[in-house]
Amino acid sequence: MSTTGKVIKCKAAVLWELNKPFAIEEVEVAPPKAHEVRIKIVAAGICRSDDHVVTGNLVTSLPVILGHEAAGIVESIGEGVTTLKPGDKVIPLFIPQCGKCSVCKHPEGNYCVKNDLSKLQGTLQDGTRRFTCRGKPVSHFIGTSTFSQYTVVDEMSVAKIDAASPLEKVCLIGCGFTTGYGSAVKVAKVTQGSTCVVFGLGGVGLSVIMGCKAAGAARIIGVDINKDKFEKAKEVGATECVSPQDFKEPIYKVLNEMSGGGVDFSFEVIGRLDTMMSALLCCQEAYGVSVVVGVPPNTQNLSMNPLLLLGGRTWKGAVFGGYKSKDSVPKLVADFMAKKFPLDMLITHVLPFEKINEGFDLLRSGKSIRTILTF
Ligand code: PAD
Ligand code: ZN
Ligand code: ZN
Repeated sequence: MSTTGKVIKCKAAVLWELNKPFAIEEVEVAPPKAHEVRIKIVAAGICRSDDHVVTGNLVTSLPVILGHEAAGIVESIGEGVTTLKPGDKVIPLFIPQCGKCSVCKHPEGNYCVKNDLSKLQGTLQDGTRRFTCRGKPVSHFIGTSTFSQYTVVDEMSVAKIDAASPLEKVCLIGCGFTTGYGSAVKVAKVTQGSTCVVFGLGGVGLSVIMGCKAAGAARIIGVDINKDKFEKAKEVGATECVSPQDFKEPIYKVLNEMSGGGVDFSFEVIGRLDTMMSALLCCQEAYGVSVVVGVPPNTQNLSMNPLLLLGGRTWKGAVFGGYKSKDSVPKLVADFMAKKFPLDMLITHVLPFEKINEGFDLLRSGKSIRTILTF
């Protein structure tokens, strides 16, 4: 029996309160309206950005269905949808690509003005929600909400991918891999023979390392306070790893000494203000480039001396590795299928969706890189 045009009742992980476990609930998912697509989620990764909502670092309205790194199959489409059809394999996009705004038209920009990351309004583009639970509307999260058996997204927030792609792996192209890899090759534009430093060796940080390696960096120094992360970092390309806790001096000084005066490229992939400053300070003062990848708490500010930039340093940031989402995701999936980069090394755990709370515990205790939830 076709579900097209009907409300679907299915399971979703609902966050009702901050710092509480997700509740697996029966939710109602309304059919897609015009220019929307309803997707059956097949696999979803757990990213630290989801946890930032649970802890209150990213503030959105509750209850909410989180999840933004996933892959699935189109169940049905709304009126006017032209780029997808039922049965297509897809990756939802947490940064849309409307194709019409000044950012989409700019050759470099990817932070489409239709994104919900800056507002965290919790709705689709038309300002309304498609989820209901226990009679209450439930918020969307950055236009994706993939911790649900079914979700509805805007057509500008979903990319069609190769029908042969393994969804339980390419889901990582929906956030972690793409964000990290692109931060190195596209945002920093890492050069051949350079020295790079990566602060934070989680799923995103390891992907930065892969990007630095692919760009031909000669030295890639991993920084993390959890030394259990070093082995994997070296497997994906780090040439050495250090823990700030092993030194009396501030870590930026250690890195300046190790690199003979400052590194070429540094990346903050944790989401802390102190490590953002360390990453800036460890890059060479005349030509170093420091990239903010980690998502900082949205109520905090950094104060810095502008003299740090006057010598010529560049301080920048980007979401989703600077990639225009709808154009780039299908190409990255094709590159993965052509074995241009691996994803397996990022996946440490696979759990059934119902064990989502266990997956978040693994992230918080530092035991996992990426946990993939299967539906
Ligand atoms: P993760 O939690 O798996 O990795 C973070 C790593 O940082 C862990 O290995 C920690 O041990 C380490 N760490 C924590 N504190 C410190 C410290 N004080 N000094 C050194 N190391 C430390 O997270 P992730 O890899 O999923 O995500 C990393 C960040 O990137 C996080 O803030 C997330 O929200 C952000 C992100 N940004 C984008 C984007 O588009 N810009 C996309 C996805 C994730
Ligand atoms: Zn993410
Ligand atoms: Zn746009």
